[in-house]
Amino acid sequence: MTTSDAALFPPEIESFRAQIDSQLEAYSDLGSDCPSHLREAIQYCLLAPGKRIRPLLVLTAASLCNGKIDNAMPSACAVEMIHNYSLIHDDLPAMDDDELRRGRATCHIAFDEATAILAGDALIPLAFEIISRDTQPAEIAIKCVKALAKASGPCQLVGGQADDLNLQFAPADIESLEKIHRRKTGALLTASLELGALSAGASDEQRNSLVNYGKHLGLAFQIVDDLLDLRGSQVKMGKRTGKDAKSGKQTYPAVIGEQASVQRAQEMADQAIASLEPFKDAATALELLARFVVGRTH
Ligand code: GRG
Repeated sequence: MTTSDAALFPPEIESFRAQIDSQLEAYSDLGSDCPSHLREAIQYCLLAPGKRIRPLLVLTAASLCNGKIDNAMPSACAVEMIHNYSLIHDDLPAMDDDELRRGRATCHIAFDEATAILAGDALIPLAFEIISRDTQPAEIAIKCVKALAKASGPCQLVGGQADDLNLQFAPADIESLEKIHRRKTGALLTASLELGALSAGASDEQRNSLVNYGKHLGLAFQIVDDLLDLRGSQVKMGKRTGKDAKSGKQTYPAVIGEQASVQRAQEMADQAIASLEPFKDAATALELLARFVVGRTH
């Protein structure tokens, strides 16, 4: 984690963290065919202390659907790789131009721009190689590849980022803001839950319920991210704060106000929790997680 704060997420979810970290370490041990400076840049970013919410969601969803953790682990690591590529590229001068991420220098500052671009590039095929090679059976691997490709593609993650860059300084309304965030932030969080369900061979009802939970959680997560940028501490967040307002970025507090943003995050968490109804009491950890996301301080 970015700071020494108490655990970010409920204990049932936190219990997967060590396994994720050690598997990410194993997957980023790329051997001598990968140039050493590229390997170092990949490891520098991927093994940095992020919250790991996406891989934790994959494993929690798989466990809720009675799946094997080992079969969900490739997807858990893959979604964290795609997330890391997006952070590395987002931090580049051509995009957000940030120097601090997870309490450390961003990749292009610690290395150089070309290496940062290539480290981000390399994480994309690596993610899909891992899912397709290590998920059983092959039909499930294909479904996972398809879900992650769609979520990270031009109509989701990349499209949301493109619209976000274009919306700077433009007058915004809540609909266009949410359209961006459903793709830029929500797509990978939702895909994480879907990947967990798919790797466990879950029923359509279970998968739809988790996807619905993910969509609402994604919006709650983004609203809180905007609020933390406005009033959060740079030390706790491990990244520059107060930047959205300065850069003219359209955020929830800018568009609907701070108080209404707090309320909207709460509503999104409530709707996320309501989506878990088919799981009855078994989904307590995900219910708590939705509350944690709204109450997080970094
Ligand atoms: C470059 C295609 C492309 C996309 C970039 C990740 C991203 C999209 C932009 C970063 C800016 C931002 C505020 C995105 C919203 C999503 C978000 C809150 C990302 C940070 O995720 P965390 O908080 O990060 O899970 P850690 O470091 O904990 O993994």
